[in-house]
Parts: sequence; C-alpha cells; structure tokens
Amino acid sequence: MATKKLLRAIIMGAPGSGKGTISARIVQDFGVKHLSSGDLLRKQIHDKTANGMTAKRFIDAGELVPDNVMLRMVMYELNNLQHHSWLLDGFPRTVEQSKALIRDQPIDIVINLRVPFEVIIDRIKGRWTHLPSGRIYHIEFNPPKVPGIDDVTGEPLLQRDDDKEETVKARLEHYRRLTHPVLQFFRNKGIVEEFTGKYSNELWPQVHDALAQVLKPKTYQVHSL
Ligand code: G5P
Ligand code: MG
Repeated sequence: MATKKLLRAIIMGAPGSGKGTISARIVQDFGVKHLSSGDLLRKQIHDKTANGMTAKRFIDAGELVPDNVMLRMVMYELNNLQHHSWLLDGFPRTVEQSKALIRDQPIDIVINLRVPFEVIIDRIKGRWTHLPSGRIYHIEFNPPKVPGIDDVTGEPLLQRDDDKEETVKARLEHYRRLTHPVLQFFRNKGIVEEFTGKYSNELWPQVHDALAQVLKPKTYQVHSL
C-alpha cells in the first residue's frame, strides 16, 4: 500500500483496552491529531455545558450518550481538522454513528485492540487521569513521577467518575452489545486490523508497523515489555 499524506484512522477496543495509551504513542510517532470522544465529553462536563450535563447522566450510568449529541460534537471537531491527519478514539460507537461518519469522511484503517475482559477491570481500578489534557497514568504500569500529580502541569490527578467497578461492568456490557456491530460494519469494508494481547507494550510494535503501511512515521519509540 502506498503511504499517503493525510490519515483517517479509528482506534477501537473495550473500555480499558488501552486506546488512550496506544493513541498517545501514535501521536508521538506519527504526528497525527488525536480526537477522543470521552475526553471531549469530560471537558464539556467540566465546563458545565448543556451537552455536558446531558452526557453526564449517561456516562455515570455506564451507558452510551445519545447519537445526536455525539454526532454534533464530533463532526464539529473534525471539521476543524480537515487539513490534518487524525485518529478517532471512542467514536464511532454505534452503527448509526459509523454510517454518519463515513458519509462525510473516508476511513483508511480501523485499529481494533482485543484485550481479555479479565485484565481490564484491574487496569481501570489503577487508572489516574489528568482530566484537562486526557493524560493517563496507572499506579503500576505507568505511574506519575510524583504520586497523584500530573508530570507535565503539576496539577492533581483524579479518578474518573465512571471507573467504579459496577459502572465498568455496565460499560463492558454496552460495548459487547452495541459496539461489536460497529466492528462488523467496518470489517465488511475490509479496513479493520486486529491486535490481540494482554499488554499495551506487546500490541504497540504491531500497531506501529500496521500504521507505517499507510503513513510514514516520524520516529519509533520503543516501550519495553
Ligand atoms: P471513553 O472515554 O471513550 P472507554 O470506556 O471507551 O472510555 P477508556 O476507559 O478510556 O475507554 P482506554 O482508553 O481503552 O479506556 O484505556 P486506557 O485509558 O489507555 O488504559 C486503561 C488503564 O490501563 C490506564 O490506567 C492505563 O495506564 C492502563 N494500561 C494500559 N495498558 C496497560 C498494560 O499493558 N498493563 C497495565 N497494567 N495497565 C495498562 O468513554 C467514556 C464514556 O463516554 C461516553 C460513554 O458513556 C462512555 O462510557 N462516550 C460515548 N457515548 C456514545 N457514543 C460515543 N462515541 C461515546 N464516546 C464516549
Ligand atoms: Mg480512553
């Protein structure tokens, strides 16, 4: 496949499968813009916008935010990224969202992270997030330099409200029911690349190589196993 100038990519995977972790590495090595629907929603909640207030009720229950809210928000952001390569994380999550996206944007590749559900709950329990930037830490896997403090800004880290064990279980269930059909939708288009494993450091070199087939990397940071 010839490498092309602008990349349109999607990263998929269950809650806690490492989409944010792998996305940060893709941004670093390939210089693409990262658009995380969850980060966008958390910012709207923080800013107490009307969309944020609607979304909060669904997020706290581990349910998906309605398609009309998501589409308005994400398509607006994508419109500002027309001249950039981008990676969508957490969107689309329903077949409705997928159909609306591809009506507007041709997608080159869907990266699907397949991580067993049993490792996910433990991972999420140990996650700490810098909410304004979306930077993610884990108490063992990638701890901050100072416990509870963001490495870059020195601001406090928080645990996400939807990371309680019961909410994580609801999120995994919604993923199974609503997001599997999305994968099938893109598989039918022949653009899904599957990556299976327990650790992000095991998946990362494979993801890097697959992306390098469609976009020239600027660098390759090794993250040891
Ligand atoms: P989000 O924000 O999209 P989820 O549920 O899809 O949330 P999440 O929880 O953000 O996904 P992730 O990004 O896949 O997980 O995973 P991550 O943060 O990188 O990794 C999880 C933790 O594990 C981190 O602490 C990381 O450091 C650690 N970790 C990573 N790799 C390893 C490893 O190898 N080993 C170990 N030990 N640890 C590791 O969506 C949130 C909500 O917003 C709404 C929904 O309500 C959703 O529930 N929403 C939407 N609703 C409708 N439509 C949409 N399109 C929506 N988008 C969001
Ligand atoms: Mg995430």
